[in-house]
Amino acid sequence: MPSSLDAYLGSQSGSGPHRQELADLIRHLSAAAVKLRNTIIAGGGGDNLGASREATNAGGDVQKELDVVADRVFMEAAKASRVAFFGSEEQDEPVTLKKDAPLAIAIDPLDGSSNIDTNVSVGTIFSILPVADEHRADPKTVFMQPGSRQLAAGFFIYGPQLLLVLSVGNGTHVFIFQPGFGGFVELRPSMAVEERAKEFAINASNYRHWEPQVRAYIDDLLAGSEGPRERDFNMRWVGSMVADCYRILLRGGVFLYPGDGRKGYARGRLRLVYEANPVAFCVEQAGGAATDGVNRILDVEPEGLHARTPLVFGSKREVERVARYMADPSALSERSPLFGKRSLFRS
Ligand code: AHM
Ligand code: MG
Repeated sequence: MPSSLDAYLGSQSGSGPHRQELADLIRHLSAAAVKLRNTIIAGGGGDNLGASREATNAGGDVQKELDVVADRVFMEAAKASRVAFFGSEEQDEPVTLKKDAPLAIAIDPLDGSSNIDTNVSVGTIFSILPVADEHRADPKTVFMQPGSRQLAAGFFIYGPQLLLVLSVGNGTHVFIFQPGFGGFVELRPSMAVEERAKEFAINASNYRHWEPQVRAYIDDLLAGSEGPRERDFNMRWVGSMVADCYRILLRGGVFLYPGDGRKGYARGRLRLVYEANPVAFCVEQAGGAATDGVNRILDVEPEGLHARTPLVFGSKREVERVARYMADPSALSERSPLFGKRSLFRS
């Protein structure tokens, strides 16, 4: 019999500060995810969950009905827990809940919004941070801590299965919701991302907007067995990062959302605090790597709750290779016929 999420959280409650409060918050988030899953399955009881509203969120994206429902459901979960500050993609400013409580949560309540009406997997991504006294005077600062300070992070996937990918800093574990049991049970005890990638994920429609380094890297993957990599790569792009991330945790690969030349995309599309940081935490805890192209994501000090970042994550060796292309254009010599075949970069 696999162990339940509840039992797992209980077994982790001794190690580190605020473990009881953390476990309690994760339990409330899980219950909220089940509620949201039920709403999604019911299709909103006649309402169109993928319908666009008049409003846009802090990042300028048009809000869908389900974005707003998800934000409400998860804010209720945070309110029921020992959470001082709630920072959401769907709200311009952090909300103060229980000012003296020890935890803060940053959340993308509905990741993959553009997929809602097409019945493709969507998700919720969350990052749990500690609150120190100095943060209480100015709540914004709590979300300016680097991702390495996260106490726990994870994401739910609303797909054919309702999954929770979770790390409390002790490996990355996957739980599945079992309706018969009424809760989550462990599906994969400890994830280990393959070091070597066979697949890549990028929105290739932006090719013409990318920097030359990104183009060069992708060109080399596309050249497959006839190029400098001397092997073929497969491509997948779901458009919901949670689904792309889970696939990479399972079978390796690399995900890229680089900055590009479109207006507003100089730092890519994804948000550091509630998208890149939690994903980076889970991926690193599973032995993978995550960077902004060059620097480790978890070391970056966010400029604010909604700051964007270029993001590259997945199989360690592949993420390191991307960094070589990005940091040192002379590494592009990897592509020259002179170095190509004998290059140390070859895998
Ligand atoms: P969202 O939180 O508004 O849904 O945006 C994040 C999503 C990611 O899940 C996904 O990787 C990316 O945006 C897709 O972007 P694009 O439509 O540019 O391919
Ligand atoms: Mg979103």
